[in-house]
Order: sequence, then C-alpha cells, then structure tokens
Amino acid sequence: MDKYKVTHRLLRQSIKSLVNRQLTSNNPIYRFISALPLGNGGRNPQLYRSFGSLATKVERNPSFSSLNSDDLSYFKGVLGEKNVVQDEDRLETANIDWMHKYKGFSKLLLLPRNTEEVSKILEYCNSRRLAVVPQGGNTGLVGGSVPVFDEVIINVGSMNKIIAFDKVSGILVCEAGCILENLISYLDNQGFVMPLDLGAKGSCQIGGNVSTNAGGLRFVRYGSLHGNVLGLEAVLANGDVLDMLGTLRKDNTGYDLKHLFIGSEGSLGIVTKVSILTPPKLSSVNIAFLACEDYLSCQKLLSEAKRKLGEILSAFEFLDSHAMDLVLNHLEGVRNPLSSAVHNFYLLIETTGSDESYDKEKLEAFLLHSMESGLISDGVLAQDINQASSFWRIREGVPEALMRAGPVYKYDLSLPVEKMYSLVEEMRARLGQSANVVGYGHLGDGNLHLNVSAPRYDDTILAQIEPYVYEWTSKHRGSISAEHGLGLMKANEIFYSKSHGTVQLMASIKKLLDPNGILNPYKVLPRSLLSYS
Ligand code: FAD
Ligand code: 2HG
Ligand code: ZN
Repeated sequence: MDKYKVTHRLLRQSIKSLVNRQLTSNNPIYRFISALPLGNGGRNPQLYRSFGSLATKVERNPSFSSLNSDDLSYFKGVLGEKNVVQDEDRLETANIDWMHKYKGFSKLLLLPRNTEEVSKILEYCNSRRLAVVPQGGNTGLVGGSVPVFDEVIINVGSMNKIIAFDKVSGILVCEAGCILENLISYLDNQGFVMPLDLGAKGSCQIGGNVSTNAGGLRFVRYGSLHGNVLGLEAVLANGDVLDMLGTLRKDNTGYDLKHLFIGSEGSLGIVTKVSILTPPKLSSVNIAFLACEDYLSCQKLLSEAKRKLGEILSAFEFLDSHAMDLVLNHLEGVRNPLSSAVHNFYLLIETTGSDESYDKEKLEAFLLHSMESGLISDGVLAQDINQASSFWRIREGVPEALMRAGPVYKYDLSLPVEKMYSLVEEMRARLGQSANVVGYGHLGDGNLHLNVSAPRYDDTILAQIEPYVYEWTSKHRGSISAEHGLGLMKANEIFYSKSHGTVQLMASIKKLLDPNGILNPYKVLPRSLLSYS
C-alpha cells in the first residue's frame, strides 16, 4: 500500500527538463571565523603539529632562507607594489585553510598577472631557496594549500582570462586562476558544460582543480581530469616555462608529461594555463531525491541505475541520515523534501540527456521498478530548477554543515562499493558517543567521504581513527585519497596506497624537477624520502 502511494507520488510529479542547475545554485562556501584550535598556534616557528594526522609533526627545512628586504624589493620590482601583499588581514586568510585546521605564518602573498611573472618569481625563489606554496581558491581539504611555516604564498587568481573557446571541438583554453563557477557560466552561455563540478565551485580555481585532480559530482559521467585536460602550461621551480598546452584529443608523441602535473598538488610546478575538453550542454536534465532504508538497497540501486539509465546517468550521490541531520540543523532554509519519515539513506540521482520524453520515460520506468522491488522507500522528482537546486544544496551543503558543527576529521576514500559503508559502521562502534560519524559521497564512483565530527580536536579521538581507517582501506585495496589529494595531512601515509618502488620514483621525479624542494614542501611525499642538503 505504502509502495503504491510513493510510486504514485513519483509519477504524479511529472519530470520537467531542467536547465543547467549551476546557474542558480548557491555557492555553499562561507568563510566564517570560528574559534577552532589551530595546527600550531604559531608558537614554535620551527616545529609544526597538526591535528590532521597523528604522524604530522614537521620540522622546518633548515636549508630554506627567510625573507629579507632585498627579496621584497625584488618582488615589488617584478609584480608592482600592490601585488606584493603584506597586509595582515589578507595574510591571515591566506595562511589558514577552509576547515580552519591548518595554519601557517607566511609573511608574504604574491599575485602574479602572467606566466612571465610567475617564471621570474619562481626563478628568484629557487635561487634564494625561498620555499613557496601555490594557492588557488584555498578550498583544499588536506592542508595542501596553506603554508606550514613561512613559505611565500603564490596565488595566480589574477590570471583569470579565457584565452580561447572552440565551439566545434568544445575545447576551452584559459588561465589557471579562472574560478570554476565562472567557467561553468561562460560555457553555459556557449551551450557547453564543464566536465567538472563541485561544491566549492564559487571559490576554487581551475589551476587548483587540475593540481588536485579534483573529482566532484559529475565524475560518474565525464570521468577524471586526466581524461578531460588536454594540455597545460606549467612553470617549474627554476622558472622554466613548460609548454604542454596542446588542444588535441589524440597525441602520442612521447611521454605525456602534463599528467605529472594533474594531481601533483603544487609540488612539481605552478600551473598557469589549462586546455580542457568540454561536452555540449544537453537539454534534458532530471533530478530525483530518493530514500533507501539500508545500504544494500543503495548498492543495488546503483547497479540498476548503471544498467537501466546507462548513458544518461550523470550523478549518483549518497548521504546517510547523520549527514542529512547536520544539513537540516546547520544550514538555513534547507528542508528535507521527503517529509514523511526519517530514512537511513538518501540518494541524489541525476540524468542528463538530449531527448526529453525518452529520458523521462527511462527514469520513470527505473524509479517505478525500483519502488516495486522495494529498493526505494520514498522519493521525489524535481519539478523545476529551484527544486533541483534545493536537492543539490542538501548534498553539496554537507561539508559546510559539518564545518558549522565544529571540529571534523575528514577521510576521502576509494573503496569497493559493497564494503564502503561497513567502515562507517565500524567507526561508529569504535567511537561510541565521543563523536558523530558521518558517511556520504560519490557512491557512483566508489568514493566515500567519512567524516568524524567531534567536540574538539583531540589526540584520543584521533588515535581511535588513525591508523585504523588507513589500515582498513589498505586491507580492502582502497585508496586513502580518492579525490582530495595527500597535502600535509597524508604525505606520510602514502604507503597505504602506493608501493615503495612507486613512491621512490615519485621522489626522484620531485628531485629532478625541484632539486631544492622549494615547491610546496612537507606536502604529498613522505618526509623520509625528501631530505635536502
Ligand atoms: P587550493 O585549495 O588553493 O589548492 C589545492 C592544492 O593545489 C594545493 O596543494 C595547492 O598548492 C595546489 N595548487 C592550487 N593552485 C595551483 C596552481 N595554479 N598550480 C599548482 N598548484 C596549485 N574536491 C573534490 O575533488 N571533489 C569535490 O566534490 C569537492 N568538493 C568540495 C566541497 C567543498 C565545500 C570544499 C570546501 C572543498 C571541496 N573539494 C572537493 C576540495 C577542493 O575544493 C578541491 O580540491 C579543489 O580542486 C581545490 O581547488 P582550489 O583552487 O581551492 O585549490
Ligand atoms: C564533497 O564531495 C567534497 O562534498 C567534500 O569532496 C567531502 O567534506 C568532505 O569530506
Ligand atoms: Zn567529494
């Protein structure tokens, strides 16, 4: 009987095609100052202790120089006075990460306006052994985008021009400082879409996206930036400009070096330009917000969706009831579209296709069948763009809601879908009442965001989470970083996901491209392999 009611409701709400949701979606990034305990409190400038990881105790590399007045004069000569930022408030923001968990104490932020300037400042920093941190929108979640000590921050945000767009091939060439949301809007006006979308789109830069190999909400449809980025321009530590800004889909001439920079988190060079393949915008977008009572049903629904929705599936996201509660309690104006009862799991399924009636028929048949087989216990289809945005707001709002709830330990794991939620349950049992364990993420990609929301950052809680989570992930042949990268948080944990030989080769590449180790030190690779004289 209940089933009938819900099925009926799903069908009654006839599916309307939705235009691109990004246009009206809210930017969920709010920078608010809270009184969270910070990494080092700036107390000992030579030693850093971060609550990001038990193992994260870092000593400043003694071979690095400290800034002096000649350095400032040089930078001002190259960039102009106003692009050499020493203002305390601006530095405060640039020194602290989005979570307010990692904090450096850099005294200098540089804002180059073109590749030549990036080249000059890197060449100079390298010759002076001044360590640098490339920073984009500073939305990274692993402590990679902020200094650990006094590294010079270089932000290419002023390099935000679209260089070319080819309407036939859909290839966009732009500077690395373009904000993702601006690229999304630009492409929308041209009748195309960005193959990448994420909750931080209002702040993150395409250079940051490429440098983290960001995954996001459309990965299930468009795949990795390793596939979509066709070319790059990057500046090496010694100031050499590497022109790899190809715009070809096929090019097998030698090693494809751009891939080294995709996901290297600013440790090999500063990305200054990007060329990216963008698919045409399709007219029919449908979004369903569904409830499942157990994780097995979510899994089964994913298999069914892949089989039955096939080529039109464009997002398959999930959140558990703990995540939903956080969103409802901490974000203004958000309500549960499934008002009837509390459910254990929520799914957001999006389809994107070119034939409105065909797509609608397909989705309806899929939902009806899933309802009849008991996989879905409730669900709604967005009736218009506002409702679609409100569904996305729930899913995209989870990180922000967690932030508002207080200190949070984040784990971004690739795991076999069938194993994924067992980890959340095990963590819940391990931590008991001491923390709120939340599971959500990109189910369609096998990417779990395990978040532990705690009253404070505390060694006892951390010791219950790590290394357990990493060992568990490794045992199930998963990855300890699905999409956020390693940053400072997981630089020493890389061996959980990569063999010694592989990491050793990575360190050799790093030493080859950045012999003085000035680019984003203490991040990505284990300190044990990167000793510099
Ligand atoms: P930053 O945070 O500034 O930097 C990230 C790393 O890239 C640092 O190591 C930095 O040194 C390096 N870097 C930045 N710019 C450059 C450059 N031009 N050249 C070389 N190195 C550079 N991530 C996902 O993958 N999927 C998601 O769905 C997702 N959702 C998010 C939602 C929210 C609300 C938030 C806060 C974050 C989310 N993230 C997500 C994480 C983050 O937004 C991404 O990692 C994003 O790609 C970072 O871009 P950014 O410009 O902010 O880079
Ligand atoms: C998301 O998918 C982001 O919302 C953030 O990758 C994940 O907060 C997190 O753990
Ligand atoms: Zn994510």
